[in-house]
Amino acid sequence: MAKSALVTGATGQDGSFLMEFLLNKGYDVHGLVRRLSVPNMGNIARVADKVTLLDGDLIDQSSLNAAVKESEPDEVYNLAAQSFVGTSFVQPVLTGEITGLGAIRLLEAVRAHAPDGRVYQAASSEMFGKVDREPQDENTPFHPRSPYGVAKVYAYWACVNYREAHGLFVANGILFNHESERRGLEFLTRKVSHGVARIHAGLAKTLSLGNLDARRDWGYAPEYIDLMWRVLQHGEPDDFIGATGEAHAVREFVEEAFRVAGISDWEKHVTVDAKNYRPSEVYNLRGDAGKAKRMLGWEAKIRFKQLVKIMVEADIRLVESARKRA
Ligand code: NDP
Ligand code: GDR
Repeated sequence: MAKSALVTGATGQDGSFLMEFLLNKGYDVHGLVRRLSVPNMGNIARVADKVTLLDGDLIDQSSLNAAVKESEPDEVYNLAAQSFVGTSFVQPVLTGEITGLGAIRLLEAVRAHAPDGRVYQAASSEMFGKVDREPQDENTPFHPRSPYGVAKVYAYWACVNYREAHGLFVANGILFNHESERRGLEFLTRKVSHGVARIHAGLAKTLSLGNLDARRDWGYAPEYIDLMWRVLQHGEPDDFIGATGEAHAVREFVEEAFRVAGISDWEKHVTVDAKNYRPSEVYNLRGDAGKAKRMLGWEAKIRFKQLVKIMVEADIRLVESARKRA
């Protein structure tokens, strides 16, 4: 019989890639989707008729109980979150409700209705925050720098606790930034790739950004989906870093994106605006995914320049086709 999987955050970047990945592996896939007045199905249009979409919200315990009961999951992937760090400073309580408490609500649903199911929690490099060592690995202390990071630390420890207290198979994937053509437009990489594509097409002249000196370990999202799956196939529940091991500054991403688009004088097109700064910044993240390589045989292959190229070229195509349709 096919394995059953329940994916929260189904409409997001990672949820959409993960559902495609699991369908290819023959899973019976269930995606949790929250009700919105205008449905946000863009990322999952191509699989919507092949998966079972279940109504639910991480804020609502009864909907999570019902989703777990109905899907009878062998594997649960908790990808739902208020995932934008900037917004977490403006909506800290909501972020805590969804990104922090939401995880424990889902664990409670699994404990009650599918105690043999394996749970993957989307933990984050943002938990490391103000780092005192580089690269960061599974033993690096946490010092989150945003309400989002704080909520992810809560969820992380909730998962460890449900493993230790209740014997559930719960694993954290501590993933560093992973990006793609499906990234939301507010995140730095996509804001840049889409903004550059608009400038390339003559639809805009400038791009407004914040801290150009922040450094991130950026990888390609589909590769990180494979890691999520491997984490749950492992013999024991454990926590793993997913990263490329390389860090680059925002400035480098911007410069490379303009270069891919054939625009050399990038500084003329970029303005730095205080509104894009965060009250407390995470300056530098670089991960050591050695444990995932040794124990799960996973390694990020797509590197910085290739990632920028994939994203900028995809957005140039997108902007061009929208212009033709208009
Ligand atoms: P996205 O922001 O693209 O997707 C978030 C998903 O969560 C969306 O499907 C959204 O639904 C859903 N969601 C939001 N609030 C609720 C709620 N109250 N109830 C149910 N669903 C909700 O994130 P990503 O795909 O990039 O990331 C997936 C997970 O991995 C997140 O938990 C994120 O914090 C974490 N992570 C991501 C990293 C990255 O670099 N991408 C790195 C490390 C961790 P809707 O479409 O309705 O808004
Ligand atoms: P991050 O991603 O905070 O790392 O969280 P984001 O792309 O928002 O920021 C990356 C870095 O770029 C700097 N920056 C800007 N960021 C945005 N969004 N917009 C700007 O204009 C801008 N200018 C500079 C930021 O200050 C930051 O240093 C992402 C999310 O996916 C989280 O959910 C996930 O957990 C982490 O990655 C790992």
